Amino acid sequence: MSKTIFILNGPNLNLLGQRQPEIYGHDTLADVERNCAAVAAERGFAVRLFQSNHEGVIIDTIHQARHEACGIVINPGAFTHTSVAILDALHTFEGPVIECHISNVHKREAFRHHSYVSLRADGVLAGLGVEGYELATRRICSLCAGKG
Ligand code: DHK
Repeated sequence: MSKTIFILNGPNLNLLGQRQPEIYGHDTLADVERNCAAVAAERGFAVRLFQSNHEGVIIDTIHQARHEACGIVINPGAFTHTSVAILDALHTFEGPVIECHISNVHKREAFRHHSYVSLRADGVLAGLGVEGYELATRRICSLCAGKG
């Protein structure tokens, strides 16, 4: 079985650390990758972090995960609220999926309250800042290790 966890990020998250820091904080995706890699390594897993501003690329990466990953942490960004196609792609993935949002989407505009991805996610984190990625990684490691 693969010991690799894919951490997928959607649009605008390449600007993490620069974009609306009052909402998303000052840490970058490189910080997220480093922190999640440490969490995973302690548990015998590796992470690969991806980011794309393009829905189709995210879908292709989910298809890649079918062969290369035991679990997925995904922050689809704004595609969370719009993309049936990403939901359908996640339905083709057999391992655990955790949905992670940096901000508390439920405290924000009404259009952020609905998530298509939650229909597939095994767990959802929101409002825990970038620390949410680490907690999601920890949980995915447990699920991949069969400690559900
Ligand atoms: C990130 C985004 O880019 C938004 O479009 C979502 C999410 C929330 C986050 O909190 O990480 O609505």
